Amino acid sequence: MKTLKTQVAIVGAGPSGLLLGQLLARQGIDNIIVERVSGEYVLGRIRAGILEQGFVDLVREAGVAERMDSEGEVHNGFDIAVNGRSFHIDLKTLTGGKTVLCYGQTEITRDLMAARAAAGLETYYEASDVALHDLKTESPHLTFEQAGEAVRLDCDYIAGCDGFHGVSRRSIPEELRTEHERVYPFGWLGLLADTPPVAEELIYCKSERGFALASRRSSTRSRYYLQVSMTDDVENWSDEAFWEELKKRLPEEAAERLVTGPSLEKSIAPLRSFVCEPMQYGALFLVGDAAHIVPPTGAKGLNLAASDVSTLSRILQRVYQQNDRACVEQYSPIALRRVWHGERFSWWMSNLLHSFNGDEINGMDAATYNRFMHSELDYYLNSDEGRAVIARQYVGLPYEALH
Ligand code: FAS
Ligand code: PHB
Repeated sequence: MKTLKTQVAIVGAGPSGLLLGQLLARQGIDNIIVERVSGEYVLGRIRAGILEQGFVDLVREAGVAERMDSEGEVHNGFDIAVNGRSFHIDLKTLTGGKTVLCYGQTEITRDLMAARAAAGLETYYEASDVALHDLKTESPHLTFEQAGEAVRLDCDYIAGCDGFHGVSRRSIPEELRTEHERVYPFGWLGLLADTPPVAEELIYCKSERGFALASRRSSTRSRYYLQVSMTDDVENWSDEAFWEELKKRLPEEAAERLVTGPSLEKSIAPLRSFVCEPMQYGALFLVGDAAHIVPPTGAKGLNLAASDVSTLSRILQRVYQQNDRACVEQYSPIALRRVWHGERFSWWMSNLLHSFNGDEINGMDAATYNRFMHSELDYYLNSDEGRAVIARQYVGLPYEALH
């Protein structure tokens, strides 16, 4: 068996693992990433598009912001359209100057991968049978197979950045984990196309036919979503069927501007709210989707991963630079406070903007629940204070300092 050693072993080369690895390396903290699939496969996943300021600052701190700063689009607000009537959420005015950046997760991941390779930092792609061992001892380590060779990676700490279906969360004994979950009775059918977007900023659409989102990746590349049943299948949706349904859910003036074209990617993502508590166990820290999942309605998934990374990288800096090993206990409480705020906002926006049908919800039939949600959204959209409540959470709540 081949034996390796590092200070921090990172499981997963998605945005969480790559961003953490970059921040640690810049602080002189040695780390190795072990990833199950190839780098090309990671880049093939089309996911988030909106970055909070906290994320942007972290990417700049990581020294990987050049393309993001030149190609990313600053958004000062977005629209919420309710049955064709648009309400503008003026983020900049309502939050005293805060904005969000529109820049695809795929691009961030590409930039982080390039920076890691340029720095000569070790990443083991296409690693199989990754397992975590001795997490509550002085010799935590990983084992995995790569290119037919068995490998042991000795380390001080393990960052489980391996997403919802990873191995890290399951390495915390089940009796010590509390998992909170809400699976929504619908999913998002996403489509990516090289067509000019219908608007300069995002449009979240609530319609009798269901939710839709008009997003973008650049002035020539669009990203759209439609609420579909959780039992739906992407094979049921031709590009033409997608475009026709989107037109019916967009406000009229946006539908008239819609430019259609062949899809570059089309897939259905299930929607769930999920939190695992605690987010650490001995030498293991859970980061990003390994610990929590949000419905993408609040654009929080990737952004909550970033605040986990920020907290953990600051803690590990304190451990190695100030020899303060006790501070590791701060990770889970600090991370979970911000995670739950992001979960609540994403759950709230999902209930306000989607159409529920079928079974009972909160002790009432779906039609009655939809009426309550319609009235709640109407209340918040029709006052500055109400729109400010949405804006302050959408731009992202502050990151908590270490104690
Ligand atoms: P990731 O899942 O991105 O990365 C985990 C990595 O670990 C993967 O590369 C995986 O291959 C690897 N891995 C898994 N098991 C492993 C093992 N055993 N050993 C080694 N490696 C392993 N967020 C938004 O804000 N807006 C959106 O629109 C949005 N859309 C999404 C659509 C989908 C289908 C999904 C799944 C998520 C979406 N998200 C969205 C959330 C998404 O952006 C995540 O928050 C983000 O990818 C989190 O990054 P990571 O924590 O790095 O997890
Ligand atoms: C996206 O562009 O993929 C996107 C943007 C905002 C969201 C969800 C997804 O809330």
